[in-house]
Amino acid sequence: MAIHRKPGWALSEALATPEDVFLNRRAILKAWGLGALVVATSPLSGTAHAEAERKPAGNPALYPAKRNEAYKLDRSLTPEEINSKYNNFYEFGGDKDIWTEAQTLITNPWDIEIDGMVDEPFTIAFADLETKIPLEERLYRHRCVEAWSMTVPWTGFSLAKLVELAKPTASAKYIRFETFNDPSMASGQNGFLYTWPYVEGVTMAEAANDLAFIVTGAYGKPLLNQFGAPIRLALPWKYGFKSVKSIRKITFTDERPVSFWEGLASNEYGFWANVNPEVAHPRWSQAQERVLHTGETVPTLLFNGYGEQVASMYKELESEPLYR
Ligand SMILES: Nc1nc2c(c(=O)[nH]1)N[C@H]1C(S)=C(S)[C@@H](COP(=O)(O)O)O[C@H]1N2
Ligand SMILES: [Mo]
Repeated sequence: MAIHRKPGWALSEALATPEDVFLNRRAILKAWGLGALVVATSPLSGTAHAEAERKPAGNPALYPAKRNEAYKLDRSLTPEEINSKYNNFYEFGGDKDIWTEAQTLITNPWDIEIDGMVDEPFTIAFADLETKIPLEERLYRHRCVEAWSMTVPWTGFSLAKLVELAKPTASAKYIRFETFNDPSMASGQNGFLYTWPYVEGVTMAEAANDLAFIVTGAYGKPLLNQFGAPIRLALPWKYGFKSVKSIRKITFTDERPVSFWEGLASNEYGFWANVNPEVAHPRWSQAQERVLHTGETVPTLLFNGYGEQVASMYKELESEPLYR
């Protein structure tokens, strides 16, 4: 999603950064024996933040959580080694290899603010939230709008449980999620290209759907920084950009949130962003996807294969641009 801001919001060339460029870059570093150097000179080894602050927020004792067998996959899992080094997390840059940069994210302590149309706004420490609602593991597909996909064992709890805790009023129609905004710990937030913080939103009906999942862990451990520690969303029937990372604030509202990518290019990234192979992105086809860990090209499925669980939510909305 390499959007380069231009005057008048014109968008440049290809959105998807060609993966081979990144693979080549890593291969070259490796060949020169510089792989370790890159890590050693990353901000992780700097002195900006005390060691204690870098302790992950997640409590390892809570993982791995019991797998919920209702959520199965028709393909193999993406190995953690691949997934954890191929990420979209623009707060740390627009490349896929931001996992080193993401180590400057401080997730401990981490407070989550819940406000807007709720009985009473409150702030909850992530550490408390993590123990308040029982965790489970689910195997989910993930389809990025850039036409690559993966399969992930996420740990967390259904978004519906969080809604229950928040006690929204009857007037709430949407939930707006906001990521942190702190250029001192996220190199990518220093620039002027993007409008931080990253924002995403869902309807109350979507939030109530069983599939909508709050993620606190992956691969049987607390979330790694690059996955959006300590807490993110997973909405597997929608394009990946809807699955907002490192959530700081959850607001119940009657106004439809304008999300980060929608604000940058509403003709390319809409509010609904439901996966559909037949609705092309303005700059490329969505008919197929490249499976991250096998390199195979496979057909993309309507609602990313989750139509049975989610299609009914969109029956009355035929005039809306549901698939972009
Ligand atoms: N805060 C934030 N959340 C984000 C993004 C981002 O840049 N910032 N990228 C999105 C996109 S485009 C995708 S595909 C997924 C990637 O998740 P992963 O890196 O864990 O695979 O995160 C989504 N959530
Ligand atoms: Mo994505």
